[in-house]
This record gives sequence, C-alpha cells and structure tokens, in this order.
Amino acid sequence: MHTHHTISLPGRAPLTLGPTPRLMGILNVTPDSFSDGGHHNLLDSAVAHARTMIAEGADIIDIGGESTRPGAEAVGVQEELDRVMPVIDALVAAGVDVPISIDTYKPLVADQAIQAGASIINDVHGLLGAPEMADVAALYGVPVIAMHWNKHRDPATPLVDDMRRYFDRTIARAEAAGLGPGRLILDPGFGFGKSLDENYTILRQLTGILQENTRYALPVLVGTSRKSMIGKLLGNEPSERLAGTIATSVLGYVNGGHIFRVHDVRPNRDALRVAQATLYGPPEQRG
Ligand code: 7PJ
Repeated sequence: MHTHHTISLPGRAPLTLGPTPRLMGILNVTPDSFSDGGHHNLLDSAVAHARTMIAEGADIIDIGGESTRPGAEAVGVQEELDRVMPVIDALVAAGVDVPISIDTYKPLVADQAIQAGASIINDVHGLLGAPEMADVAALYGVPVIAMHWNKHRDPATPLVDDMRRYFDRTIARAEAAGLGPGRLILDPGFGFGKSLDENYTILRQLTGILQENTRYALPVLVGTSRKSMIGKLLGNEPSERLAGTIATSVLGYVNGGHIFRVHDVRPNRDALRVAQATLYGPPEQRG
C-alpha cells in the first residue's frame, strides 16, 4: 500500500519512508505565532515548542518564518533570516537531533538554513519559483519537499492534469540542477489555490494523483493540519480542528501518504500508529 523510499540526508542517517508514518511538527516563527512578543521569549518558546513536539514523536521539525496563509504579507529575505536563523542556531545548540526542514521559497534563506544545520528544504513553490532553489538543494545534497501551488492555473485544465504538468516541471528543474528524483518528496498543497471539492478529491485519490499520474512514484507529504478545508466543513476555528485534522491524516495515510505535517504531533501520531497497525498488523510485542 505504501511505496518504500530511502531519502539521504547530509551528515546524518537517511529518512526511511514506507508503511511507518513520519510526523513533521510545525514550528512557526512569525511574530504573531507567540503571544508574548519579545525577542528572547520568542526564541525560548520556539525551542521549548520544538522539544515538546520531539518528545511527542515528531520525526522532523519544520521551521517557517513567512506565513503563506491566504492574506498574509510576504516578508523580505533579511526579515525572514532574522526570524529563522536564531531559532535554527538555538535548536542545534540545544542538541536537537531530528532533521530540521526549512519552509521557504527563498534560495538564500534555504542556503543559510542548511549551513546552520537544516537538512531538508520545504518549498511551497515546488522548485518553480526562484531558479536557484534547485541549485542550492543540489549543492548541499538535501532533499526537497516540492509543493503544488500554481497561482496561474488555467480554469479549463483539470487539477489532475495541472498537477502532472507542474510536477513534470519540478522534476525537470531538479534534474537540470543535478538533483536526482530520489531527492524529491511531492506534496499536493492542500488549501493552496484549490476549491473545497478539489481538496477532498486530492485526499481521496492521493497517490492516484501524485504517484500514478507523475513520472516517478515519489514519496508523498500530506499537510492538512487545522486548514480551512476542515473549518469550512465544520464551521469551526483553527484551534477546534484537531478531530478533523486527524481524520484527514488517517485518510491520507490509508491512501498512501508518508509524511504528515501537523501542529498537534501526539494525537496525530497516536491515530496514525493505530492506522498502521490496522493496515499492516500490530508491531511484534517485545519483552
Ligand atoms: C504547507 C506548507 C503544506 C508544505 C504551509 C499552513 C499553511 N508546506 N506550509 N505543505 N502549508 N510542504 O500550515 O496552514 O501543506 S503554511
């Protein structure tokens, strides 16, 4: 049901993907993500939050310094660096030992983050924004999560076809930079320029759209946590969307997803472990 992949990471053990779901904990370092302002507080809270997520079972910590939510303002390179770099430095200094991914579409931010210790690029522009992004990934030999977000979608083109063409270009861009397809993880980009119906169609047909429809059966990341595809259905606020998020995580897993980008690590992980035992049998009892 799940394809197997071994994703090399520079200077550390590879990330193995298959039946065991991997959890990516979201660490936002936008000024509004912590209530108490102040630079020092923000840094301490970010490190504490990362530690909590790791204790809860996060396999990856995803650090983002620019909100890509609808209506959010873009930030400049320096501002984004000022937000994320101290946090990466602090996590490395604190001995955080899970891979760090950098959620950015800016090559300079990715470059600096990797030099400081990040080992995965999470690019919401799927390597199709700044041309240098693929070069940065190839230079350091880091994998890229390539998300679908086509701001110039032709309404006459079905989403499945748009995704195939988009990811064909992602793969071509990667290969031109010397980054093999073995370094790519695909992400349908839930909520990014998609209707409610399209979001649920993608979830229902996840690997049909992302693996059978594209050139290689690449691993798949699912990012639905607290998103409006849940809130629009339930009429609730982001803080009330955990149960809905868990439903999407489990369905995304049953439909072949490998990595789950979530705010609430423990509940999603618990649900996914139960889902794994259901599909593949419980792990052997030890001791
Ligand atoms: C995603 C992301 C996603 C990946 C955001 C939010 C919006 N990166 N960054 N996939 N979403 N790869 O978390 O609500 O779905 S920001």
